[in-house]
Amino acid sequence: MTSPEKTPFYITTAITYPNGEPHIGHAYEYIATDAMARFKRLDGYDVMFLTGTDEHGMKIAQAADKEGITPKELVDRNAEIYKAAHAALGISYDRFIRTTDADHYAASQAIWKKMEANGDIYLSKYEGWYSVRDEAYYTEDETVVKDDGVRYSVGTDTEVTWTAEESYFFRLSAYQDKLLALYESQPEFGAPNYRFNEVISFVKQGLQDLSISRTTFDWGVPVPGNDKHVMYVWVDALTNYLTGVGYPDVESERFNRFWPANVHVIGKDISRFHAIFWPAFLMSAGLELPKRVMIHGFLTNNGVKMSKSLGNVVAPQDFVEQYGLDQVRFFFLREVPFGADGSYNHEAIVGRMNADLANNFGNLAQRSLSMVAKNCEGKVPVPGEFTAEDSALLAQASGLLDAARAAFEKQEFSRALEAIWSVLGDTNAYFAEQAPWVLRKTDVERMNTVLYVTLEVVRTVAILAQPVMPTSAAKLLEALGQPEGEARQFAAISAPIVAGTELPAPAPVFPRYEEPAES
Ligand code: ME8
Repeated sequence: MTSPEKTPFYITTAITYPNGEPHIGHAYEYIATDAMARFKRLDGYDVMFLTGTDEHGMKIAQAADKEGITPKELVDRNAEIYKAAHAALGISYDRFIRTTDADHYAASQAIWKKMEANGDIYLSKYEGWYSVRDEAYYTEDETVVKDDGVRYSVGTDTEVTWTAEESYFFRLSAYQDKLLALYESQPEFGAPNYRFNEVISFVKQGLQDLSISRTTFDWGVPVPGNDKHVMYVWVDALTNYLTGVGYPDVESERFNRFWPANVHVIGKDISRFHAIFWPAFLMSAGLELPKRVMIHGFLTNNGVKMSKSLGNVVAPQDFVEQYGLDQVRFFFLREVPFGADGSYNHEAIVGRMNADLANNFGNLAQRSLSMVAKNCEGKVPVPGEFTAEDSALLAQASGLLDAARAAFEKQEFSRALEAIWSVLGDTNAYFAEQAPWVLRKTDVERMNTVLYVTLEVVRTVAILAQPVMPTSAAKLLEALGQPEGEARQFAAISAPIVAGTELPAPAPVFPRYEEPAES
């Protein structure tokens, strides 16, 4: 729901080709984007989060053909599979867009007409190499013939085929200088730097006009005024970000509120489409540009590329079943600096689950809450005067909000989690050193203070952990007597936990991973 007094924040994932099943690489992008969207909601923003499926193009048409069904039947079936994966991963999107949605046809045709009216579209003939797998065109020197006699794209190692047909072109070459000026004036337009720099060097080498329509198949958005052509799938795919906020109704409240997008989250293989084609299309259509394209790396299974033929493709749901949803979400965001490539394996996941979650966070919460249940009549104790150590720890905890904000602003999720877990580490050391179980017999007031300080850190961390681990954090906040709503918003971090708050009987939130018994 839009609320005028809140600052809008519009975030998107790439829309996935529903030709196969979702894998952990897709899940990674959904989880990261979801954490960002949740973070902003908890920080008081009015968030619009768009995700969905990219349903046109030759790849989909060929996949359907192989199965002996129509493309529409294929995408109708598979869009549901993707939606189920989103549900299993706890993705809190506001709209799941399908590029076969009626409003998306209208948006794609509208942006086409704008680009055409601006003189940027012309009819000619395309001759060159096309990779169906990548839905991308390559120049001769971007391809190589391998030992098997087949020609491949060098960058992505996918087969290319010679294509020669009448085609509409977009005058991309006219945008080289404007794009370079954009990168210059908005150095944060693409991130991280090392990935954005690759895009910039590519543009500096010179841009060719882009073929933007196809005549050899009809599974796409028809080109306005020429039914022989369907749009090149990337023209319609990128336009989904506009459809999602009501384009072409540029007067609508939604469009005015949410466009331009704050962040497009995408993988490294599609950075050129988002940081070159997309801003050029938008400039041509006279629309504002997104503020940031955040390019994440690729996940590999123990260093090995996920592929069906290797049999190492993991369905996100299987992962969630094995380790738990919040554990999976935490693992990926903590383990891999967002932007970098990352590898996962069973031991690494179990390591994080047991050390960071069960020990560092879960035990601390459970031990302090159990002591409160037994020794403080199940109520948040009244603290005595704070010592320098207490105050230092409380200050560290309350400083976490700014640290997390700074990190999330740049999608540096692992940095935010590292900072939070470092305070948890210090709190564990504090708890061990203060030994409230000893104080119970010697100095009850001091025990109360130590428990109070510990609960306050746990509360702060639980509030900040919500974007990454919504279910577990909610359970902890429940255990800390913090009801849903305002008490769980980031703004509540500055109001310390209230002594006397009644707490329900505590139950462990982060189980240790136990290897299943050998059968
Ligand atoms: O590219 N690790 O769709 P897609 C991390 N339809 N991310 C990965 C990955 C991996 N192993 N494999 C894929 C498309 N991704 C287009 C997008 S947007 C207007 C159109 C990421 O299904 C990939 O980089 O091939 C992309 O961001 C997303 O998953 C969907 O990939």
